[in-house]
Amino acid sequence: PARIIGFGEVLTRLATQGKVQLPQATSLDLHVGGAEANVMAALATLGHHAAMVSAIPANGLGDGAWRALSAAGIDLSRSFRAPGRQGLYFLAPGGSLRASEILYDRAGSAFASHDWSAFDWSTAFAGAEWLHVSGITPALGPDLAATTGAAMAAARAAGLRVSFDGNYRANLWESWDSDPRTILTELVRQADLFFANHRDMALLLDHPFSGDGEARRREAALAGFEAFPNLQWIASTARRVETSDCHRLAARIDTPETGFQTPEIAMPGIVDRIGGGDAFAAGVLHGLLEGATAPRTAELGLALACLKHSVPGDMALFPRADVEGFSGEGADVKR
Ligand code: KDG
Repeated sequence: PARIIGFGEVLTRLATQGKVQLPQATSLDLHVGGAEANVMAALATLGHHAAMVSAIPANGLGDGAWRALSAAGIDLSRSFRAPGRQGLYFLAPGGSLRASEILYDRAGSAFASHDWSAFDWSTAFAGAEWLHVSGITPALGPDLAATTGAAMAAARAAGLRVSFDGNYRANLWESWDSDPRTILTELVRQADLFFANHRDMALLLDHPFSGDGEARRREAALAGFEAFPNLQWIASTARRVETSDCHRLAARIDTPETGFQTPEIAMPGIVDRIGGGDAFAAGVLHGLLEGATAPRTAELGLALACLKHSVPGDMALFPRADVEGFSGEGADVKR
């Protein structure tokens, strides 16, 4: 059986080349993404039996997405082809003077229009250890918010641990009459592991967290453990932007007893930061699946997040040796 299962939408990304803005674009690069699929792809590449529950259209774009996920080693036996379109997103990468732009074009997708009420979660989850979901799926509408809650409840009932990545996407929440705070609070109640920074905590707890220091982060985490008694781990990253292509990243894991934050690693020459959070989640889940200590788990999350910044596309497909031996030093040529 799969050890970890992701539930979420698989998206096709169309990105402009050479920093061109969307209105001037004449060609687009295609990649396959989707936050939960990115996490499963990274875990499968690290050698874990990782599966996806998703609905993918039966057309050429769906075929390409299906093929990319299988090529990454994801078990798709719980996914299926469904009527509807492939969800897309367009990306115009920015720089120091202009923010990156993301435009979603995913309404009416096979995933979003599927009736999940009849899905047999308990069969899909049998024998697994973890379910991973994110705040993107509930942001797609009231039915998917309810479906996410149902999947999490079924996972708990089947004895799985539940991992929830906040992944706050304002554009999705603002596209309908939503109440993200209420919805996310309900969902996080059912999570064991929460990927969230102090700003996510501020949204959920209405707490005036300010500043980025370690003491502040610990304070936010403690408030989180108090509000959400099922939580055993809160994982977050701290990013400092030096220049548009050099950021410094640290990773942090809090448990109710203690917090651990890694030293920062500099990431010069960033190629693509989309999917960095998913890579971090995958590295942390890798640590937990391997029974690593909390400090080592934070290091593994940081390693995969940093490595993701060195490759184009949404996914961090790195073998175990690259992640476990990552030092942040610019590597020599491998030959
Ligand atoms: O974290 C990366 C994701 O944002 C990307 O793969 C696309 O799933 C996606 C989304 O909904 O933004």
